[in-house]
Amino acid sequence: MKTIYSPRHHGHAGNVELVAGAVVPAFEMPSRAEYIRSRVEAVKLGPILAPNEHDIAIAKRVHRADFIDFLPTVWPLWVESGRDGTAMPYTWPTRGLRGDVRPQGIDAQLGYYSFDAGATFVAGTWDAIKSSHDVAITAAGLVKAGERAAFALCRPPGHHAGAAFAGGYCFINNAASAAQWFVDQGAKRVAILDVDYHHGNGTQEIFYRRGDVLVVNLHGDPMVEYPFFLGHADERGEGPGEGFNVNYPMPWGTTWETWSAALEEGCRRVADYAPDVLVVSLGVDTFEKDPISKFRLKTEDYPKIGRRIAQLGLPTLIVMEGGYAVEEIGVNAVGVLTGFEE
Ligand code: Q9C
Ligand code: ZN
Repeated sequence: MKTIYSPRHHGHAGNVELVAGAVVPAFEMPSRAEYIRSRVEAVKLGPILAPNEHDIAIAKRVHRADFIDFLPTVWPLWVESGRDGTAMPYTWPTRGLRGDVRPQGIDAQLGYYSFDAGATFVAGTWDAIKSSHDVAITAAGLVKAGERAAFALCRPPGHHAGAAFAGGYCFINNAASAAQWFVDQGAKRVAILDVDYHHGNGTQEIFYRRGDVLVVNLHGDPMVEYPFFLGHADERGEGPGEGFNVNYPMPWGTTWETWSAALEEGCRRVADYAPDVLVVSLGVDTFEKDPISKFRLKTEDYPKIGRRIAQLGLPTLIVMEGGYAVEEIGVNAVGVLTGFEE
C-alpha cells in the first residue's frame, strides 16, 4: 500500500490546549505523524510519496466557503492584534446567542468558526492544514486510479471539523472532503467508517441529510465522552439521509470483545450499502494506553481491524485521524494497514 505524507505538518507545532483548567502542551503533536512514518518504513509497507497540490475549492464542496477562507487569515490577524503564542477562541455562539451573524475581530471570529478551544493556530498551522488536505486528496486519487487501498498520513486530523467549524484538533475534514471528491469523480455511493475513539461529529454533520454518503461511527458514548454534544445511537440521518448515519456509542472501558462486535455490525451495514468506495477515518486512540481516551484495545487488535475492513473487498482510502499514545501510535496505526494487506 502506498502512503502519502508531507513534512509540512511540522509547522503545526508547539500548540497548547486546556485540560482541567490548565494550559498544557497539546496532545496532538508533530511526533505523532513521524512515529507513523517511521513504522511505515520499518515494516516496508510500500512507497511513501509526497502529495500534489490540490485546489482548496475541493474542500469548499463540504465546508462553507467563508469558513475555509477564514482559516489562512487566523494567524496574520492574531499577530496584527499584537499577540503571539497560540491562537485560541474563548467564546462561542451557543443556545440563545446569534450564530447567524459573523462578528468582527479575531477573538469573535475564532469563536464563530469553532465549537471548542481545541483547534489552535500557530504560524505554520494553515500550511499544515492545506498539506493535510492535499495528502488526503492525493491518496484518494490513487484509489480512484485503481489502487486497492491508499494511506493518507494526514496531520492535522479532520473528523471533528464540520461545514463551518473547527474543533478537537481538526480544521478541514480531510475524510469528508475526499468522500465528496469521489462523488464528484463519479462515485454513486461512498461509505465512511470512522473508528477513531471520538465521535466524528463533523463528518456526521456534513453528510447528515445525504443518502449518497453513508456515515458509520464507532466511539465513546457522548453522554460521558468528548465531543459530548453529538454521536448518540438515535441520530440516524434526516430527509434523504434518513438511515444513512449509524452510530455505535460504547461505554468507557470497552474492550475488543464489545468493540469488534460493533465493527462487525458496522461492516455489515457498509456491505449492505454496497458503496463504490470506502473511506476509513482511522484513529488509534481506542488503545488501552491512550492518555486522553478510555477504551482498552490492545496492539494485537489493530491488525484484526484492518483484516475485517479488507474483507469488505472495497477500494479503500484510509485517512489518519487521532491517537495520542505517541510511542505506540506507529505500531498500532500501521498494524491496521498490515492487517488490511494480509
Ligand atoms: N483538552 C481527535 O482524536 N479533548 N480529536 C479535549 C480537553 C479533545 C480528539 C480535552 C479530544 C479531541 C481527532
Ligand atoms: Zn479521537
